[in-house]
Amino acid sequence: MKEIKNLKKAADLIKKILAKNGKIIIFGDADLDGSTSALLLEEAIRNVNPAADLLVYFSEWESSDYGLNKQALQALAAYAPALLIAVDCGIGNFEELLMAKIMGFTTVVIDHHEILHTLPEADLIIDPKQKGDQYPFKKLTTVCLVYKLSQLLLGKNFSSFLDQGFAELAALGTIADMMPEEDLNAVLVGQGAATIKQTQRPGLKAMIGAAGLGESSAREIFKKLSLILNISPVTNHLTECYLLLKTASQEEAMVLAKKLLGEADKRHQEIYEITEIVSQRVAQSLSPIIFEGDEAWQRVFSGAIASRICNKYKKPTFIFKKNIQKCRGSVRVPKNMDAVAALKTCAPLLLMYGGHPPAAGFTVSSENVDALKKCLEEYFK
Ligand SMILES: [Mn+2]
Repeated sequence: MKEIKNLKKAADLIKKILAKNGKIIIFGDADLDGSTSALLLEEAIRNVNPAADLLVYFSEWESSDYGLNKQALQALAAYAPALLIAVDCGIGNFEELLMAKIMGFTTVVIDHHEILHTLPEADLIIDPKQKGDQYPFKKLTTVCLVYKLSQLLLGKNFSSFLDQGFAELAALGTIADMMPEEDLNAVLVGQGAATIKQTQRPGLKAMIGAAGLGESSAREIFKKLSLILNISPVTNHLTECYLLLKTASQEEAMVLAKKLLGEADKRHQEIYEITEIVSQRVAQSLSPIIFEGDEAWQRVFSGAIASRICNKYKKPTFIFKKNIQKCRGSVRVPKNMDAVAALKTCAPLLLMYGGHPPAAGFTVSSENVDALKKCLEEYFK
C-alpha cells in the first residue's frame, strides 16, 4: 500500500513529543477544512494523552496574511520551543516557516494546496502533491490527511466511537472544500453521512435543529452545514465553527448555532449585493478576465463572490479587498484553466499566492495592482 509521504514520520514525531510532555501548537486555516482539521488533530492527540500541553490557534480572515503569518508567530513566540503543526496552510509560507524555525519551533506542515516553486523549510511536510509522494490520489482534503494521521497516532485505540466523530468532521471539511469525491474523500463523506443523524456532537445536533434540517437527507445536511460554517468569525484566535463542533455543552451549542445561522444569513445577503455591483461593473467589459477590487469589501467574502461571478461570466475572476498598502483576494477560473499556474506566471508581482487550480488566493502590494492585471490579461488572452 502506497502511503502519504511523511505521515508515519509525523505520527512518530507527535508521539515522541507527547512522551516528553512537550508543547504542541496546532495552527489552522480559518475555513471549514482548516477548522475541522485542527479539531480532529486536537481530539486525536487528547485521546493519546488527555493531559497534552496543546494550543490551537487560527489565522484571521481580515487582519493577517493567508496561512501562517508573522503576527501570529509573534503572538506564539513565548511558546517556543514547541512543535508547531500547520494544517490546511503552510505550503506557501516560506518566510514564516523560516521565522518559526529561528524562533525555536519544530515545524510540520499538513496541507493539500499546490506546491509552488519550491518547498518551504519545515521539519516535515505532508502534501500529496509533493515530489516523491507515492499515494496515488492527489486531491485529498487536509481533514482527510489528518484523519489518516489520527489512525497512525491512535493505533489500536482508534475506536469505532472516535471513528464516527472523526468521519463527521472529515465529511464536513471535505464537502466545504469541494474536492472531488473519490478515494478517501468519498469514503469519509459516505461514512459521515451514515451517522450524521445520530451524531454525538452537541454542536452538530444544535445546528441541524436550528437550521431546520431534521427531515433533510444526510447529503443536504452536510451541504447546508458547510455553507453555514465555511466562513465563521474568529474570536480570540479560534474560529466559531471550531468552537461549535468542539463543545460538549448543549447550551453553548444552541447559543453558537443560532449566532452562526444569523451571521450566515447576513453574509449571504452581503455577498449577493456585492456580486450585483461587480456584475454591473463588468457587464460590458471586453477584457479576458474579471479583475475587481474595492476598499469597502471584506476579504473574507472574496472567494464566494469570485465563484458566483466566474460561474456567471465564465471568465477567470479576481476579486479583492483593497487596502492602502496591499490588496488580498481570491481567484476562481472556469473548467480546464489553472489559477495557480496563472499566478505563478505573475509571481514577481505578488507578495503571496497559492491554492488549487480552480480556486486560489493572492496578496499583492497596492502599487503593483495595475501591473498584475496586465500580466494576468496577457496570460489569459
Ligand atoms: Mn483545504
